[in-house]
Amino acid sequence: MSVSTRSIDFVNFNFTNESTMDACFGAFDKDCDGKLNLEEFRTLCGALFRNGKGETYNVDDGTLTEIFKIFDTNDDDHIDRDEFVFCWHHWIKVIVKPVSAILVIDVQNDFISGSLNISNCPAKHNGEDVIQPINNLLETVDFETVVYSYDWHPIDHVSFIDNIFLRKLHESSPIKAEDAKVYDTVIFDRDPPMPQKLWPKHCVQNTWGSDLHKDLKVVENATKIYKGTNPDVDSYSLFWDNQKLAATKLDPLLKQKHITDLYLCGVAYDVCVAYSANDALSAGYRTIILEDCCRGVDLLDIEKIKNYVKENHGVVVHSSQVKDMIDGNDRKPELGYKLALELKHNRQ
Ligand code: VGL
Ligand code: ZN
Repeated sequence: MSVSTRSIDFVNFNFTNESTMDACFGAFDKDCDGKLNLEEFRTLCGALFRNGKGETYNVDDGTLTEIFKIFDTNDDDHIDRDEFVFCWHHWIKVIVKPVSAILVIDVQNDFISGSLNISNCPAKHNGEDVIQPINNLLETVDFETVVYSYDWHPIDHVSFIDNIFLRKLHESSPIKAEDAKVYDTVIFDRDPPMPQKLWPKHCVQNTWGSDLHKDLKVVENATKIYKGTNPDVDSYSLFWDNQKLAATKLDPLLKQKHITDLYLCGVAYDVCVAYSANDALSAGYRTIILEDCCRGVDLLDIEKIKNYVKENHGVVVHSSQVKDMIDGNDRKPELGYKLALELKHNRQ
């Protein structure tokens, strides 16, 4: 077989169907020296990082070399057999067969048509817009885990403007209690002093406002996360309260289920979705924001979180891309790079 014919085979290597480790290694070890050099690894990445139509994603040279070096642990400019075994089990397998969870964040009445109706906020978004695309995903895509979160506040919660006189403000607070208006940020007298944005009373436990929207599909066997239950601390992220005093059960649950990929959607894009995305990336998850399934408060803040996610090797996609991603047919290089960085980090 001529080299040129074989190289066509490499390019068409189908990880999803023919992927045994030996076949893969053999296919990409073009010069048959029992190890992969950078060029051979480049060809492998060309076959690995493809969209749902089978078109190859471009990976820039710097990123490619960086990933190669992460797997070339003995630094001899080759990925030898042992190094490839690690690469196969911890990287290629995850890219080809990710284990995915969706976080459906705070799709509650108060944010959609109640006391914190986001359509009254600067972005003038309609929270109801998220319901149909989220339902459609839940009906058509097979997530390993589905999580619904609830903003779930006691009536004396620190974030409610109505409760501003219940707790002392710190002397550094730019706004005094008497002058505080909704959406202002004050600083409470804590150690360390605690900034807090003031919201209308919302999502009070066991009220209509804290119920999920009636049209949202709730799948069986889903996990529910209740946050913001401590009256003295707000909690935007599904992982941690805003002071990072207490973690929720989310991270251990995801670890127990071997989740690799997290899809985020819901409201508010620039508040609870944003804080959760930030924590998801820090916790090492391949993080995907579902653009058309999120609605938020402020357009500039929405832009900021999208940029933050992209800068930290997450992706922002339309929900129509999810099925191919979950099935391992759309394999995005950003998420492969994120995983390689995590593997490097965890080895150090
Ligand atoms: C949220 C404001 C206050 C949210 C929660 O779910 O994004 N926003 N509490
Ligand atoms: Zn809240």
